[in-house]
Amino acid sequence: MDKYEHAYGAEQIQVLEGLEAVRKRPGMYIGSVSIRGLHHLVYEIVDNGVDEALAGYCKNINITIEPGNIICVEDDGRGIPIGKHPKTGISAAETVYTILHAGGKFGGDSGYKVSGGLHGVGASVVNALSEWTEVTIQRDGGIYIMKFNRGKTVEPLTRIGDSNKTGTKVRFLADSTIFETLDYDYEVLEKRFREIAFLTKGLRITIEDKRPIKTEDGEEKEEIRKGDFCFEGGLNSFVEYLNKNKEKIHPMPIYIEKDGEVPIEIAIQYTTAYSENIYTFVNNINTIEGGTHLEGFKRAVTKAFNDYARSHGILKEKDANLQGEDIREGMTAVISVKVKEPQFEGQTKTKLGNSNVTGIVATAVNDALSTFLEENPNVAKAILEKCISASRAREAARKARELVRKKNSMEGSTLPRKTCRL
Ligand code: 0RA
Repeated sequence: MDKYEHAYGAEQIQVLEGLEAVRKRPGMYIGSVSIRGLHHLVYEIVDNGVDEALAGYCKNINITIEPGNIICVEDDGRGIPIGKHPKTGISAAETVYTILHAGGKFGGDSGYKVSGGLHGVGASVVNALSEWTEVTIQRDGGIYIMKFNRGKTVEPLTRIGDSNKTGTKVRFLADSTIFETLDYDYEVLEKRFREIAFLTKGLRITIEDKRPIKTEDGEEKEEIRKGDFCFEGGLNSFVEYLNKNKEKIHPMPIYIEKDGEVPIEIAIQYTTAYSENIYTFVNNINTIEGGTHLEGFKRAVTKAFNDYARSHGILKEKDANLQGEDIREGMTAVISVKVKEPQFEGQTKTKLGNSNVTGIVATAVNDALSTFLEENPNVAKAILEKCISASRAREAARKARELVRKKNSMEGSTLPRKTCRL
């Protein structure tokens, strides 16, 4: 049988109630109905392809912004499973798109969802908040299609032809009665997809904007906006990209990768800059407020450089330890960890709270960095010279400040006496 039964049983009623809740309170699921929330819809769909890539089955994700602000996301993964879902009695694919939180765990994978947007809400939320959604799946020798209007199934999964390929294509038009604007910002999407490509070594992501370009004189301009991102170097490529206009202290980034309970990937490269530039990610989400992974990293970097400097006579017995801020001056680093049940805290819920992550990251970084420094004494020396110079500059600034304070206190109050005395 090609089509599944579509009687409105108890299950279906529950489905509609679930998606109705999303339409009533969209902010609860995607943060807001501004352009940020709109972009979130695209990230949700792309994340499903990224998860398929992380599972090792997807190599390409192509995103198109079609005229009329229709989004099309195509991946070459295994294709969403099409078999009958035991609980809902409808196809697994339709279940994913119509039941809240139905994504992720089925199909027998041990795989937990490691990617996932800030809210990680899944395809059903995108479906609920779209005027229409159309999903095409290629797998098991066939090509299947299903269609929805504002979350409601208007065409259940139907086989429309043969195919020897696999993959999933999702097209949707966000609901203009829900969002303040449907006008996607190409630059914002491009930046995020470049970032995802850096974070997912080997995955190729393309984006193309096929909307006509508006100019001030109202004429349509021919300007092709597209991006094509694939980085075999992963975070090394990310750090090289961030440092592209800076003077490097050592030619190749220091690279740390460790699998285990909390998989860790880190790249570090020093430049002659005076600032520190550290980006952290948890499950591909930018943790702008930092958290336990960043704390573990900082602790280990401070320890590894101080230990090396002591054991190689760069710091003498009488010398004080280098401070963390001295060691991070001129550092560009990207830290990416995968955490099974991340706890996000802070004002913008972008601070990792899981306390076990600190020690895991600290141990991994301390081990790898200590080994790296022993094996690359020239790099170690170049970085430590910069750290020591930062430490001297900090000490000199402190002394200068102290001197000014002392001078001020000897001269008495800085406030003019006459006008102050009552
Ligand atoms: C779970 C299991 C399987 C595939 C997927 C999820 C999947 C979901 C999406 C969403 C967008 N693209 C996707 N690609 C794959 C496969 C299970 C199997 O083949 O045994």
